[in-house]
Amino acid sequence: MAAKPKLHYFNGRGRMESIWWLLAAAGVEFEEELFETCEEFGKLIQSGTLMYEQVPMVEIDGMNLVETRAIQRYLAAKYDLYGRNLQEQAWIDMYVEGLKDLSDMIMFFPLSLPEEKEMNLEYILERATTRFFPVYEKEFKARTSCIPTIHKFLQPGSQRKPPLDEGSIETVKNIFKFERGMFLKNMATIVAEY
Ligand SMILES: N[C@@H](CCC(=O)N[C@@H](CS)C(=O)NCC(=O)O)C(=O)O
Repeated sequence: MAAKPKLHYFNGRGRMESIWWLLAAAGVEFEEELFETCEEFGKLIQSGTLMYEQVPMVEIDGMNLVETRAIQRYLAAKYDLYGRNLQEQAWIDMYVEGLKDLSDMIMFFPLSLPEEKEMNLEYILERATTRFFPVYEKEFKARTSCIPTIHKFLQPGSQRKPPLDEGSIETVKNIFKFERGMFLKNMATIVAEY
């Protein structure tokens, strides 16, 4: 029997969220190695398995797979979730890239500067409700939660991670050594619009 994929990440949704969803949709069992501290993340880096010293990383088929999109494409192709032809793949890519735009905003929102939180929230809500939700509601709303593997993933007690709360935000900031204002300089999403 093939070894289960092993997921390396911190104990939160972040960039691994889409990968959990993909595995859930495929009905694939997996193991997790979730680090809680900067030291544990440092050890993972020291092991030399992270190509860019970044997570998510998925151990699968003898590879240490990094880069969220590369992981998504590999898993989708491996588990037959990446369409039957180039046109279907293009549609899947369009949905995935749009969802990434939306989920990046949501992922970085808890790290907004306090004085920009309200403004960022309004911005996310406006974009979500006018641009993204209409597409997903039209295409997926009813269908998705009926898929048995997805339904199972949405039940309490699944491997789905909860959203970040005040405590886990601090943990994430410590692991990745975030500094105040850092995202204004580095991120190309909401927080950089000034
Ligand atoms: N392009 C990469 C970005 C990965 C990334 O930025 N990961 C963060 C955690 S979510 C990280 O490992 N940061 C540590 C660092 O960059 O030093 C991907 O999509 O996987």
